[in-house]
Amino acid sequence: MSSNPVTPLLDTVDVPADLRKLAPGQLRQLADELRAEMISAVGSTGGHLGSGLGVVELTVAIHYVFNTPDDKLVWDVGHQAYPHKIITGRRDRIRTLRQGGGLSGFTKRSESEYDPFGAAHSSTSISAALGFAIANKLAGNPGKGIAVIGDGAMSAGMAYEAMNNAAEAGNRLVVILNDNDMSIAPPVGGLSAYLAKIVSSRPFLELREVAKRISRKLPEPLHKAAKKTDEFARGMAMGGTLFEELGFYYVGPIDGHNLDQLIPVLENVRDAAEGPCLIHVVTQKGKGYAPAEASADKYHGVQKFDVITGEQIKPAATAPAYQNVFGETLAKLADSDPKICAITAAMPSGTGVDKFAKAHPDRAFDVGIAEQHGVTFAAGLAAQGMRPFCAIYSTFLQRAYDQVVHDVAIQNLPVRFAIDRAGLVGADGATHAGSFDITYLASLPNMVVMAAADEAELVHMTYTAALHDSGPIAFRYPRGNGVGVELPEVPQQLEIGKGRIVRHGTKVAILSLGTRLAEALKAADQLEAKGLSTTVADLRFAKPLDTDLIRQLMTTHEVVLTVEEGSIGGLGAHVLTMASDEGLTDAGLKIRTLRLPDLFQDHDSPDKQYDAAGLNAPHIVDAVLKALRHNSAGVEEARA
Ligand SMILES: Cc1ncc(C[n+]2csc(CCOP(=O)(O)OP(=O)(O)O)c2C)c(N)n1
Repeated sequence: MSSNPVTPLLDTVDVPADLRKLAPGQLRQLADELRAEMISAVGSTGGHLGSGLGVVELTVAIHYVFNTPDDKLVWDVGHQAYPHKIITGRRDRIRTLRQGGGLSGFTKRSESEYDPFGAAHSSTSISAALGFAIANKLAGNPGKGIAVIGDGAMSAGMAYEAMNNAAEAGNRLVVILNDNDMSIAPPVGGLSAYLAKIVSSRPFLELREVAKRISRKLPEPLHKAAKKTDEFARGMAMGGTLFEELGFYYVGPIDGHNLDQLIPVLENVRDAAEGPCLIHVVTQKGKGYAPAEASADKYHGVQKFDVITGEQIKPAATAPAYQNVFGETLAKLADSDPKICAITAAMPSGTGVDKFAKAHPDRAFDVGIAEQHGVTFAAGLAAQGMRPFCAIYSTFLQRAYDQVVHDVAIQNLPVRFAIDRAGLVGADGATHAGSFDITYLASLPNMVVMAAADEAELVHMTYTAALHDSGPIAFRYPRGNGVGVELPEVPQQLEIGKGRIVRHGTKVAILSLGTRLAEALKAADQLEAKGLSTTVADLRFAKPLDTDLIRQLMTTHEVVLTVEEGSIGGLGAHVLTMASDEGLTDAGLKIRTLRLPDLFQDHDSPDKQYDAAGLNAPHIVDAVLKALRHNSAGVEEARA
């Protein structure tokens, strides 16, 4: 035990202005305390751990050197911003991370003036920081735009589109490339190899070299003096050509955990550079926490865990995760079908493509964070007779919408879209919710859109998609584990555009799409108890609609209600359009559509989110009773 305990510094730092009062020699201690605080907090909440641990020193250094919040600091993805939140006035709420009413797991404008730009989807930071920089330039303000972007996020085209456009910003734009040689999975592709080459081919940059490097943009006499030295010439020869060609001053690589190096380099860039600067910082994901450093994914995302052992507290799974049902089914199908291949955009384990890749490595493609490329690449494969499955989360497929329309749907190419994380996703919140895919896909000519009601249905839909060579087809399924139904030994080919009746009734018909089926069946029980005979159909297809089934139910039932885990414009809109086109509402049929509300829902547990969205059994009962003008019966009665 130390006889001379060190006074905690973190308690004295509420906001960056407090941090700037510390002496440089105190920053190491502060960083250590910040790291410990982050580990303790995430141990109690779960969330993104490895990425934040890797940027503790960088976080301290940036806020120490730059004038935040006037200088706008934009964290790419935002999943590494927990240390940033702790020292920007949110330490008292850090143990509410990702919980209902608590702090977001990403940066969020409404949360703090130190989060000038919200994120969660990757590779947007340079564009946004450039926007801040140019706006300041136009207004004559001194503030800079600072983007911190990971090597994984650098695999996306958008980062290059922004860099290509950056010269305008002058020294108001600073890009910090946080190179930890990891995406969620190991990074892929040429850029990753390029960065590795720079890092391995030269030692970490000496301070002297940074100064010389930047002096290239110093006033002319100084510049000339510097130019005379051999060292300057050596400085000129360092790596980073790619970034230089894009108009950046490349500085690096530097050790992102060494504050003695980080602080002066950032100061140099702040004070001396004239053009946009890219600082290549090398960090270690999971740094400073042994269980994270030792794990294969560096604890990218974790459940709550025991801080001493690092052991995560995982709820016992009662059924397989949807993504694994998909990956394993596809791997089996590919055993006898050499044309099947699988594409993931940097999410091999999240999408189950890792299972496929194990069995068929030559037909599995991780394209990096490049959803747009992934979709058009799949279109090319399909045009050449392959059967590509693009496994992309609903929210990330949004980024590739034009590719879906222009490269796939217009050409009627049989690309299969396995759309994971459909519907509300819980702790990741609005940015990750899979709310829109039914709407944005079912509006496209040629497209077939299915939604799985459970994991057995997912097996059938994967098989159905494999056999569907006549055009594009998509099937969606939620985050998390299945409902526990038995998986079929032999998958069934579903007839395109045909639903199924799961329960027969006479007065009320619930048309369900996707995994709300369980809630629809619960609601049917409750309605039955009130004497309202209820049919439940699992439509399976949002497009093409099973018009025969829907027409039959509409002409034999008094109330028809649609339920879906998607936004306005999806199944409900298509059913209403069909009903009005065919005049089915003319005879007084009551139609109601239950769908996600027209707002971006904040993070919470999925159950609570669905409750807030009005998509649980009591809401279905309530909607039916109201439609039948039992208006006194509300959700409370339905719950009873
Ligand atoms: C458009 C998009 N696709 C996929 C993801 C999922 N995702 C979140 S973080 C991440 C890896 C990011 O790697 P990197 O930028 O190197 O940051 P690190 O976690 O290593 O710090 C991925 C693929 C995303 N956020 N956005």
